Amino acid sequence: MIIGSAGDDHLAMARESLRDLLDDPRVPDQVRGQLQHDYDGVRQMLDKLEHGHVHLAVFGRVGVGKSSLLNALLGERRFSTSPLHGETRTATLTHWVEERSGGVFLIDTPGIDEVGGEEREAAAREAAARADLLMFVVEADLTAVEIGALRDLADARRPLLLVLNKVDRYSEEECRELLDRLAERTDGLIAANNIITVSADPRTAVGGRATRGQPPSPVAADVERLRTRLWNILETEGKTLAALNASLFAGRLSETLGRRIVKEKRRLAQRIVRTYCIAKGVAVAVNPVPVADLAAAALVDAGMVVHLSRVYGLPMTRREAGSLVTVIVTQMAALMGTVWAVHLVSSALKLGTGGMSVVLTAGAQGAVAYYSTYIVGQAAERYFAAGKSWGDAGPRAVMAEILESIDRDSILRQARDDLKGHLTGARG
Ligand SMILES: Nc1nc2c(ncn2[C@@H]2O[C@H](COP(=O)(O)OP(=O)(O)OP(=O)(O)O)[C@@H](O)[C@H]2O)c(=O)[nH]1
Ligand SMILES: [Mg+2]
Repeated sequence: MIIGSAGDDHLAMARESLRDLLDDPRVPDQVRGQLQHDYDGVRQMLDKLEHGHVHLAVFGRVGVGKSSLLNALLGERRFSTSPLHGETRTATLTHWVEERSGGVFLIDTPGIDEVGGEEREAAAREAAARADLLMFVVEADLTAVEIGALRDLADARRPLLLVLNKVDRYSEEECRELLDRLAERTDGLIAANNIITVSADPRTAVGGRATRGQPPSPVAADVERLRTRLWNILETEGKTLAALNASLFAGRLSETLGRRIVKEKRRLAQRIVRTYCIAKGVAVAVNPVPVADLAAAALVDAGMVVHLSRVYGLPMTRREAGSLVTVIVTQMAALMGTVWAVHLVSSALKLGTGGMSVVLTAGAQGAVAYYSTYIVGQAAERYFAAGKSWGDAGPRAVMAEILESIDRDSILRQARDDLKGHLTGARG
């Protein structure tokens, strides 16, 4: 295989991006655990690149002759074939050609579009997603399922050859017509010189027709044009295909990773916020001195913000956290005067003459405190998720949006339920 310098550059780049992905310290262990399978995939991909291996896979409907085609290319029956559909049950790899700079491997896959074969189809799609070059095998004009699958693969930028197998069953004229139809249907998806006819396991000499009633006699396979085209591709762009494929794979995984990391951080952050909400709700409800209430409340909120900053890997000091809480609470007070007022009024009532405090109970006051910490938590989380920023619109716009989107009553109900147990526990 010729190793062009462009191919080598691509290889080096792909290797680097795969290694970065594996070693990225920002990925929480939990996320790594969830994506174990994908990580194994990246490791295999890296291993493959380092050994200069190129993977060619077959893909297609059940029974179109995928396994037969690989056997014909290999020149021996290494894969099991059968007239019954669903013969190949797992994706299996075999060595095709060994060479100094690496080797080419052939991968057989289960057929798609088999009734009850969803798991096998998923395995086939996964193998296709990882192969460097795909032979999409068909035996006639494309079915709707085949067109869909072909589109998906082309969209995912998988390099494709369309292989029309079993041409021994067609006359020359039928074969030409079929090729025209295939070219028409795959226009824009597959280049015309990448549509190739073969007879992987012919019943009669290619070009002749099977005679009814006669037992099939062994006839030599005809896959030479496909072999030539494959070698042509491998020699000119094999390494580049492998490198680009690995980079694409790495790109897809980093996208998934990014989404999972955000989700995981969100989940953790919401758990932290709820814990602090309860802590503050309880503190405010059981502490009868309103000035101390507010001081304690601010301390609890600042503690929560410090905690959240660590989840997002943007650590803050307590003092910084205190300033952030002040910004949030100021905006909140301006935007939701009434609820904030209730909080203050009830604090005042608690200090004031005994009889009045029955109207607004300590529990209600705790719930309001819970609610305000909840809002502070949502705002702080938003601030960290945006990389310690309020964005162009500033904190007021963010606060307005948060207050708009939160269902106040359901949070207050949640507060009441969360606090009930803690308060009766604390008092009893
Ligand atoms: N006439 C004819 N029959 C073929 C040709 N290639 C394969 N077959 C037959 O088609 C049937 C299915 O072949 P397989 O190679 O098992 O097909 P497959 O796509 O691997 O099938 P699954 O593994 O079940 O998805 C077998 O009976 C083959 O002998 C061909 O070129 N001409
Ligand atoms: Mg098979």
